[in-house]
Amino acid sequence: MRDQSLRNHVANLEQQGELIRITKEVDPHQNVSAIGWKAYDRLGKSTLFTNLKGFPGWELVNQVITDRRKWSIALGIDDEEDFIPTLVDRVKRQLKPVDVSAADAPVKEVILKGKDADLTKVPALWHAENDPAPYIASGMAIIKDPETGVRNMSIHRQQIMGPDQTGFLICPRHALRVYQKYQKRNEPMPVAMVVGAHPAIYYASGFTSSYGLDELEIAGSLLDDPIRLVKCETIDIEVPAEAEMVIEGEVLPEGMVEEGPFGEASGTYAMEGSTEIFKVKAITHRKDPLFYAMQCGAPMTDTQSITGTCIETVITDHLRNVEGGLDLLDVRCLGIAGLMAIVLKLRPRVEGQAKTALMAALSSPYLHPKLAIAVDDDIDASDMRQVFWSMTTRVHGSRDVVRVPNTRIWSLDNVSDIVPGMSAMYRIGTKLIIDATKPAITQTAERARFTPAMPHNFNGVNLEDYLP
Ligand SMILES: Cc1cc2nc3c(=O)[nH]c(=O)nc-3n(C[C@H](O)[C@H](O)[C@H](O)COP(=O)(O)O)c2cc1C
Ligand SMILES: [Mn+2]
Repeated sequence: MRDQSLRNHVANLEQQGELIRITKEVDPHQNVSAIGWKAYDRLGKSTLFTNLKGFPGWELVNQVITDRRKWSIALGIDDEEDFIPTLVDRVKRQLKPVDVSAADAPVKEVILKGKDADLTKVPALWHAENDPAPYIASGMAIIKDPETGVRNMSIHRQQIMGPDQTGFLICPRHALRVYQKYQKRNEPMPVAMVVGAHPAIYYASGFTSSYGLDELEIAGSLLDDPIRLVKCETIDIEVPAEAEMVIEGEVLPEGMVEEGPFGEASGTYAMEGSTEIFKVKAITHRKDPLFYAMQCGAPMTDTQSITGTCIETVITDHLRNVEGGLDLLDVRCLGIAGLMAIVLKLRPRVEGQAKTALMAALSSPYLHPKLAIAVDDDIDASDMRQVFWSMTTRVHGSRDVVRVPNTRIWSLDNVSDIVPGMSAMYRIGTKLIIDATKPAITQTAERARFTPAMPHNFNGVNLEDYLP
């Protein structure tokens, strides 16, 4: 049996030197977002805040799965090279959750109902400068299809609008399909928002799977341990027993509220608009709860890291079918580019193959990437210095750069046009392909002209032998 909590992951991060503990008093509405962001940006560390002004009894964590090293710690994958291939295998299997009693569920240590279930007592962060209010950004919504009872889990941001009300943004995916079924019956949709759980559960929530597949079964497979679930107090939904907090409630069948702007995964703002309304019925949490303040907005944050890791998994798998299999060596969806760029590292076997692979990378289950770059087998796809070097020395502007106009574009790409007559969820624009693999692959002598001119005796020299 594996520990399925967020706090265990945080303890592992600390033990491996990946986390800084901040004991000075901080204010979630004033400075926590900036401290957490800067600590990761400058030092590459997660942050644990133990002294929160106005929120006694709570601790708070930030930036806990922001890079592959932190994900590897969470999922127990030692070899980072093997990280994405391992995920490709694990997401194909499912492990059904198991039920446990409330006595075995730490998330039930404190049960708050009625006026005691007060969202303003939760240390939600004021994330980006232009956000209108604090947000809970780490809530995973567990809902059930009212016809089949099948579960669905997805992440939804919640602008705090009062002690018992938040906004609830539903993009056109599975959760919207389920919500529309409740709307047709004129019934509210029961929702359990899980805030603070093992990273495997966050990964599964952000993963695009087929409709009707319970994301909690994918989380179980990722951990190789069935997720332990417990019944909610006020709604017919089961939630991870080892979560930090669960907000039980419902999304109303009608009525909208003004919401946003909100600093988003693109790194820019999603403009203000209106969202559905979530009403709180109960809150349950641990007796010493740890709030997961999921950092959003300008990269690099956990928000980009979750979706980026899911995109890398899905596109790696997708590319395995292209031309009956490519010599694909690495896939990196760039969080630093707001998820809109993807780099493929491959060894093209024949001229033109890299472009075929790039087209496929831009036609996958995810709309986010609009720029796809292919680099050759001697380039580290995670090192932007090497990627940019390839994009000059190996790219001929008229042969290797291809534009595909009038294609669907991710909803948060503000530079692309909104489809006339539709909401900002639907955009159209131009996708861009850059083949930065070595050209003239069929002529060995030509190919040699694109080899990096490394210092003489590069592999024979060990720098440490000469350092003072
Ligand atoms: C950090 C984060 C925040 C997200 N916020 C929202 C949101 O507010 N609304 C939304 O509809 N999707 C949001 N998403 C995307 C969905 O959670 C994600 O696409 C999920 O896989 C959809 O699941 P589904 O296919 O079962 O509907 C967010 C994703 C992440 C990683
Ligand atoms: Mn789903």
